[in-house]
Amino acid sequence: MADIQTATQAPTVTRREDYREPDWLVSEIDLDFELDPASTRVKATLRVARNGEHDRPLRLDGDGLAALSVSVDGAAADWSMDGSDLVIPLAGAAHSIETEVAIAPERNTQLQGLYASGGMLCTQCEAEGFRRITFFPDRPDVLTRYKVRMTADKARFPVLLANGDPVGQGDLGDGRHWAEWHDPFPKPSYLFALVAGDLVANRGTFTTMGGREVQLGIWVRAPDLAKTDHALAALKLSMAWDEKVYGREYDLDVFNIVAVDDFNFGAMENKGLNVFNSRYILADPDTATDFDYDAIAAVVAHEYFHNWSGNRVTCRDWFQLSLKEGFTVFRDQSFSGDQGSKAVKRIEDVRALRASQFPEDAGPLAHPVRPDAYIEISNFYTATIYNKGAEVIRMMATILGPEKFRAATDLYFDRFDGTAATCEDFVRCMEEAGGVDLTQFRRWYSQAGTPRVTANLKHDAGAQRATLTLKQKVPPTPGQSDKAPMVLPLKLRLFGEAGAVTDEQLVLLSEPVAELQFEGVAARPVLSINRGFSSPIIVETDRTAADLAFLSAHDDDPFARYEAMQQLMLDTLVKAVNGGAADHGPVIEAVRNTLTDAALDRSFIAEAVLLPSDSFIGDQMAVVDPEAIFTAREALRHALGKSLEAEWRAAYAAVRANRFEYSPAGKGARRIKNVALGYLAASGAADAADMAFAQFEDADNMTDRQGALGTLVNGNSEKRSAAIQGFYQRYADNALVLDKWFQTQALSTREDTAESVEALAGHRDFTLANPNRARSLVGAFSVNQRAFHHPSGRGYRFLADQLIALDKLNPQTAAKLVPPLGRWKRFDAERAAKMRAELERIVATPGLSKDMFEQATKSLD
Ligand code: B3K
Ligand code: ZN
Repeated sequence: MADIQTATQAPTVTRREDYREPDWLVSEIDLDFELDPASTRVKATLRVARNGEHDRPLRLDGDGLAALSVSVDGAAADWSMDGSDLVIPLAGAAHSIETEVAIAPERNTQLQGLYASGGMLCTQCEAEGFRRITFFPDRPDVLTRYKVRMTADKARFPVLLANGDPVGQGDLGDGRHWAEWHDPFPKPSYLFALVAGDLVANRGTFTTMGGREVQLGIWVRAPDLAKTDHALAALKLSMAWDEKVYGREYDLDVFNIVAVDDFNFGAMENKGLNVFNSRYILADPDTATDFDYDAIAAVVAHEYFHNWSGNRVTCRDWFQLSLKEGFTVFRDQSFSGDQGSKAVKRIEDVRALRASQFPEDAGPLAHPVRPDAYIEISNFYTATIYNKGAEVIRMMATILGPEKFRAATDLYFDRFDGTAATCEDFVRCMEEAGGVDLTQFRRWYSQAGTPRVTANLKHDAGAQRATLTLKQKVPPTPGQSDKAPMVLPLKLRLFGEAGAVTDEQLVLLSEPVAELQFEGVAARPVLSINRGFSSPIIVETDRTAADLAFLSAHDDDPFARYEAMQQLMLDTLVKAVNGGAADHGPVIEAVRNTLTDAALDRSFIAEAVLLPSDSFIGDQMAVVDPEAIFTAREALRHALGKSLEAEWRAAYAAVRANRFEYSPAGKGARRIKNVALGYLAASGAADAADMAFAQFEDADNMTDRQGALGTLVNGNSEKRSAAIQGFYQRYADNALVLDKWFQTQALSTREDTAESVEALAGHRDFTLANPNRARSLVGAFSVNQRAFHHPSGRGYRFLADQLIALDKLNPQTAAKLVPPLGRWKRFDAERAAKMRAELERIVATPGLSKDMFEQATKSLD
């Protein structure tokens, strides 16, 4: 198996600068599948053409494949294997190549290629899974027309789906049946998909702006059909939104989505046949939280939007991954913002960026948005490629403004339709249609690391002048010690006692230092900067607690209001952790103001009054002290809970009796309810556990039930185990909800969490074979700062044990869980040594995958 190697073998590094056009192109492929979980036969006929003048043989990628037969133009061929590649010398300019292989989907635990999940057969090819199905030039710049024929047992697999349009089907009379699908759009192999199973569809139609009626289907197992309305509705909204906002129309007569239980990530944008992790399709109020509902809509939109940003225009090579992913995340974020509160969506996205991308950019796995080298491309589906990539697109949209940005995306889609493009192609369209020079801006694609800006505001009362000094610095990252200044779009505005004293302005900071003057400013102003989080950077200012409290109440940019509150909380907590006297007063007053501001919507309030996470506090410190952070944060939570007890009770009571409704108002009510409950529990109120248990029992939706469970799981009341048991019994047969059960316990802030997680790993419902389950326990635990960094090192040992076991089954999912161990430099010497020891143990494991090898060795540097 090509994926497996020992750590002593030097793994092959692929470099961006080595890109060469393909030697051979494939205009068409006919695929014939005899589907069977134990042994599937795959016959492939490729029409290949020599690309340019050369005498190199045809080289087809394979992974774990053995050729049963190979012929060229119908005759037995001269061929050989070079490692896992099939090499065929060819004399002419064009040939027809036929190969046959047999594969075993039911033994495919990597979930890459053709595999079995919950009784069905399905595929996952991005990035390099197609080579596990058949021999092919498995690279995104080879665009091919696909015809697919599938034959399968009719009783087990009554539904046979593939990309494109269905063109025929029939019975073979021996219990088997067949179906044929043709995709008229040439596509790279990573977008190939098929699904065979006993499935039913929630069907709908969408009429495009050009008048094409598209048949929509959300395919699931029969018992799940009732949980698919939300996904179908989200799909229709996405199709309409992409027409309206980007002028993009759907291009086939059918669009199918299939939900599968075993899936390495969220979903996959295969042309006309998206395959989804069932957690991003299935929803009803009893089993899905508001967070799940929102995520389903966002992922459905994301995969649908890929039809243009990814499929019609694809990537030349995998170094360009952010071309489709960064852009598509930006598109799905805008879509979600348009469905409800833009401000709350922005806050959520920034919170996610800070939780996952900032630490990545500050650690051993930091890489540019357009990386220069990889060992295993699966390791580069990162927060940097996706979320920082989206921020880079957002900054260009900010610089261009909405009209020019739309003209630029029109130009991009028009110019590169049907081709495999680069990030450079995209930026050039922005420059041409925007009439701007983005030469220096391009550093966002090549330099890793989160830029830091310091902003100091001086006021000269006599001259009625304010002077703002801005300084930027990009920190060194692995392989990039010296950084050049970036272009940072900064939205800023000055406020005085009576309100704004300047208009909002957009400053493009491109020098290491810049000075800005504001005339006619009589009184000392307060600075509102990086409004809307206009640049994905860290800003340090000399604003006082009073300045921040003022902005948290009076800034007209809701994001800046939220940010001021977060900064105030963060400053207070960092001071406390560093041993300073904790003055909780300003935070308490600021939270009181926000909580009781009747003009604010509840979702916003709930976000704004939440304390920064343990790990975000840790990110601000030279050496992370998990216990001190936990203690300081709990003390502030307690103080907030106690001082504002009446306000929390009032906020809770105002929404307690609400019935479930999936609407912005309904979501806001549940959000504030659960935040208030958490603070009441933190206050030590004697009735808090009873309130939580009553909410747990009476809830008519999962947001309230899981919220109450979380509060109880974090506490010590006697209701705790009743809630844990009750939840388990109620949902024992629902895998997605059981994931929540594992996850809530793994995220517990209690001291004994490491111990209980170890016990849960032995629970009969725990398995590493299902990626959602593995992530819900192992993944959740490893981001629980207090529990994972238990001074004994048991958390590190537990993670390494799980990773070593998971790597044997599913290297891709295992490798994704390595980063928490790679943060050792941020901790004290004892913890760092223990973390390193576990990484070394992983690296020394015989038969390690290259996925794991790359992540673990880089994490040791
Ligand atoms: N393009 C896929 C991700 C594939 C991950 C492969 N390791 C889903 C998405 O980003 O839309
Ligand atoms: Zn994507």
